[in-house]
Amino acid sequence: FDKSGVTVIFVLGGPGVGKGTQCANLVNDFGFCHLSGARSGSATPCVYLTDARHVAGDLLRAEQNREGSEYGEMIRTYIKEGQIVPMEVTIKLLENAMKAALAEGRSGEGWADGKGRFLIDGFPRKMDQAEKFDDEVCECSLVLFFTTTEEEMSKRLLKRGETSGREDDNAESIKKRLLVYQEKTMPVIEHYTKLHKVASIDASATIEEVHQKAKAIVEGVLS
Ligand code: UP5
Ligand code: MG
Repeated sequence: FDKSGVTVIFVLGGPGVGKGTQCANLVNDFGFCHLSGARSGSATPCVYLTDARHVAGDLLRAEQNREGSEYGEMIRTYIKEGQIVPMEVTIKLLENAMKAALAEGRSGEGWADGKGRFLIDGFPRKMDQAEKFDDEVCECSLVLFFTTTEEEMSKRLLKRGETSGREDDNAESIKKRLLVYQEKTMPVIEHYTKLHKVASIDASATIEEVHQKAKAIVEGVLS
């Protein structure tokens, strides 16, 4: 993997805190390359997203639904139970998606100077993933860490669950996701805090207020 000219920002925070919402805004702000939709029937596990935001959960959900995937059933079970899919699978999917984005995006609009900028949403959520990605793929420049109360996260997810169709947007799965977040993901935040890479943002405010804070921070890192 050629990491020269690649900037990686991890986006973390509890389930439903608003990671995906804010990533979509940041993608608009910073002119990331626009990639084409999911590639079906591919022999290798590789997914193109519709933008340069790489949502670890979306990559897993797409792989789960990919015809011929050897991991489909396993991923489905992990997600429903709110457990973290073994890192080998997730890192492979991320790395493939990044490679594909770089290969396609270099000549595409929005990729200034042939550089790749990746917002990686919902990853790494466990220490083993963080270490392996740092060692084998690329070190991150920044961790955007969104916070709010567990009550607020649950409320947002239950509301979204009315229409999302996500198998983990129900009270039982949410409880498990919150627990896994506390036990497995908080140590990742502590790890990057020691490396002075974490910018915390209180995501209790409105989407637009949170967006303005996140935008200012990312601007500082990319400039
Ligand atoms: N909303 C957002 N911001 C708001 C605000 N400021 N005020 C009011 N409402 C707000 O937002 C959730 C809802 O809240 C939306 O309806 C939104 O409009 C509203 P969203 O932006 O979707 O929140 P997000 O943090 O992205 O929530 P998500 O459910 O995606 O978080 P998770 O971290 O749980 O989900 P993810 O897709 O990352 O992972 C799912 C599962 O995949 C994991 O549980 C795990 O099983 C598996 N996984 C792995 O195993 N490994 C990985 O590396 C990644 C995932
Ligand atoms: Mg999300």
